[in-house]
Amino acid sequence: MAVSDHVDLETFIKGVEKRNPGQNEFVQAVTEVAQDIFEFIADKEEYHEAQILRRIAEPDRVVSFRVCWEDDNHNVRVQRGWRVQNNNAIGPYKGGIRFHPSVTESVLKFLAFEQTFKNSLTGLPMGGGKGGANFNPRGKSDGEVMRFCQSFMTELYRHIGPDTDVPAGDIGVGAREIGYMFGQYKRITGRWEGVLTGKGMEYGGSQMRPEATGYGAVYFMQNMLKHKKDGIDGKTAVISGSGNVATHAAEQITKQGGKVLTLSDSGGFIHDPDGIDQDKIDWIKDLKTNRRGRISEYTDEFTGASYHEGERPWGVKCDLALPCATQNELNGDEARTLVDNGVIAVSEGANMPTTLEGVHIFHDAKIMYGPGKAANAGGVAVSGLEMSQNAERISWNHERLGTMLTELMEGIHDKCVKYGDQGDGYVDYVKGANIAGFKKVADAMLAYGVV
Ligand code: NDP
Ligand code: 2IT
Repeated sequence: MAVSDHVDLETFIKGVEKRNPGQNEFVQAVTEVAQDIFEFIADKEEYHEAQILRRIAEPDRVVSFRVCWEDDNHNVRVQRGWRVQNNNAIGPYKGGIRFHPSVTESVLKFLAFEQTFKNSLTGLPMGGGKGGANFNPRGKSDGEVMRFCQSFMTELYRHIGPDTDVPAGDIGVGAREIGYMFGQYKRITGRWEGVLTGKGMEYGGSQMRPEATGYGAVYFMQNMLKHKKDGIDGKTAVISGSGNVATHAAEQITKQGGKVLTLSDSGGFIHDPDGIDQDKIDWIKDLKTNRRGRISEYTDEFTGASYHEGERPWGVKCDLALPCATQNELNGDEARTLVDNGVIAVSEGANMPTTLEGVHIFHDAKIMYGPGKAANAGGVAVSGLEMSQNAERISWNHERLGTMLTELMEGIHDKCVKYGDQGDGYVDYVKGANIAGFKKVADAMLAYGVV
């Protein structure tokens, strides 16, 4: 009989900190999950004996590489790229690629760890991974972005494949970047295969993928409200970000009769008391994806709105809040302000946007709080459908994919309720998502033995 690993939570977290020095985001993500998992496995000896949590919190591998490219002035530039392959117990590694100056190994390790639970929650066969580079696409020409993407893929291609690891987009990586990277993969390998998702419609993309994350985060919110016999119609919403996730979340809130009051970027936020309707959202999408401008320009175009330089939108009174920009963008004080202002539900379009203190404040106030790994899983779920479509060489239409997405989000919500219902009418969605996500991966790992 093996000696079982019955360390307590505190000792476990201390070990994670020691093994990952200075990797604060990674330690934060593991801490948030470990609290719930320790409680769940307290009486389940087999998970302890096989050291399952310890194994999930140690990436299968972290590949780091140099990305060298030439800017428009013929200067040689050097960036660092990574692919973190966290766990492939239930399917090929799957997760986005992020290009942003704030990208570090810690950020990508936390994202790959979270992705493992998120992908498990979707019910589709996908493991967890994440990649990226400390490259800032802002202010770069199309040619510079293309040369960077090609150089990035020239190394990445050897680590990925449709049955091994399938990257997609994330912050700073949208349709343009996926096109450049897919083109380079095809050029190097001579193979057209579903190695990336989020592709253009002309070359194997899934019709619902652009909308999937933002729409999915609103469907998750809709499901939380429905569970309490409530809905989005007539409610006000505060949203951060103005990229892929934020604009599509705004669009779906509007479709369901809600009023979106704010959007933001890293420069500040805009507040439009009249509501950011579909026409205004279309203008913002064009600003961000084609003209590549700043959200501050909104006030030049639409009267009645104000711009708040260097600020985040959480002080604006609202019923619903959807953080859709980046990690740790909503801290304890801001969570308290939202609660004091009467927020009833929070659905996270971004990954880990709320700090640990903020999460505790939402819980103590017993508001509905959908964590990113559940609420924003619609994006990767439709990526999973794109993989199936590519493998079968078929294409599903928008309507069919829309139905599949709503069903997937309902399924994720129900799994969270199953494992997170506290019995007093309150659903702990964090706990529900952590346990449901963990269980499937853990049981697959048990089946494989010690590998
Ligand atoms: P985009 O690049 O399309 O948009 C990102 C938005 O967030 C921009 O408005 C950007 O502003 C803002 N932002 C980025 N970094 C910061 C920062 N440090 N501080 C303040 N604002 C910031 O990315 P996505 O919309 O795709 O991603 C947003 C979030 O959603 C991320 O957390 C991502 O991991 C998560 N996510 C994305 C999925 C997807 O399918 N795309 C799937 C699931 C989760 P600026 O333009 O000034 O940089
Ligand atoms: O965080 C995420 O889930 C994503 N960026 C999407 C990943 C994917 O593979 O579609």
